[in-house]
Amino acid sequence: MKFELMASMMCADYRNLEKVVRELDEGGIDSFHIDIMDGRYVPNYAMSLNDLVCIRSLTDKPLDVHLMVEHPNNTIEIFINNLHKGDSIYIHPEAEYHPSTTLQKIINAGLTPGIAINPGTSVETIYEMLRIVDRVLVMSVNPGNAGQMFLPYVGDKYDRLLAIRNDMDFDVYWDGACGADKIKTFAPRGVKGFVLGTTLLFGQKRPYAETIKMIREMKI
Ligand code: S6P
Ligand code: MG
Repeated sequence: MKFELMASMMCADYRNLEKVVRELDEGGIDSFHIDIMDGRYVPNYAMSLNDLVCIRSLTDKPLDVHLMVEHPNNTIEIFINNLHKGDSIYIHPEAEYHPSTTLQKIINAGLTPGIAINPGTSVETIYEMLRIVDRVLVMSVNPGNAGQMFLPYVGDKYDRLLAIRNDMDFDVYWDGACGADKIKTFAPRGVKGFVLGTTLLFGQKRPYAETIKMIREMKI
């Protein structure tokens, strides 16, 4: 079964960032998930532009940029200008007055447009945007931190989005508290990719390559 594995780089050991990127790259990760925060939209600062630029220079694999910032329209060009074709940018629709304007800028730049939706955001409120995005990053924890507990009520939202994804032409991605059990359950239902953080990939005392291989060889 084909699904993508994305490494949540806010969980990396920054004392050895270059080594971590190379090990993940060689270990077979599909893309690098970059959590950008502004301390306003979420009460945290994780990664910022310099981290993105650094990681972009260390790998040829795609970057998956998750903007947890207020009014991303004000700064979207900065991110666009530092990314390559094949990279994705997700915005949170409720962080912007006119999210479709911001999404259009991402599309016009030739990058992959996405929205990230919080556990408390319903499918109904983002429905029209499903027509213009390629990716929907469904958060199964509240945005802002790694290492949180999975919120079970979000499971139903994955299923609702999966049921309409072919008509509206987008893919569904998982972000938050992703364990092997979630991949086993939701990959067969059609979730296209999974962001791996502290639950499965980082701080596990085994090489990334081993974890990635274990996931790919799981019986699904
Ligand atoms: C949370 C962020 C996520 C986390 C990821 C960490 O605000 O968007 O991408 O980094 O959820 O994974 P885990 O397994 O520690 O929850
Ligand atoms: Mg994220």
